[in-house]
Amino acid sequence: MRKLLLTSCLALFPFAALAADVTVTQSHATFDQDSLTVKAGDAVVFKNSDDVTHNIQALSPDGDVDDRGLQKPGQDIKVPFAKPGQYKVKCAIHPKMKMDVTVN
Ligand SMILES: [Cu+2]
Repeated sequence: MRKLLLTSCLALFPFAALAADVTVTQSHATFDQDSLTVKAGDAVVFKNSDDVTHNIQALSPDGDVDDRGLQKPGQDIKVPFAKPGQYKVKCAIHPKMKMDVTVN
C-alpha cells in the first residue's frame, strides 16, 4: 500500500523528488502563495503565467534588495535563498504583489 502511494505521488509530481526548488506562480497580478518556508540553499522558481510583465524583488533580512529585473510573460525566474531569515518578496511593478519567504 505504501509503495503504491509513493508511486502515485511520483507520477503526479515527477520533479518533486529530484529538486528542492519550489515554484510560485504569478497570475492575475498575484503570487499564488502568501507565504512560503524553504531551507537555506533552496531556490524558488517564480513563473509568470500572466500576460503582463513583472519584476521580482527579494528583500533580505539584512535589507539587501535582489532585483531580478523585468520578467516577461511565460518567463521563469529562479531566486536562490542562501541565508536563513525572513525575506519579503514583491513585484516592483504591482505594489499589491507581496509574499513572505522564511528561510530555515
Ligand atoms: Cu507584477
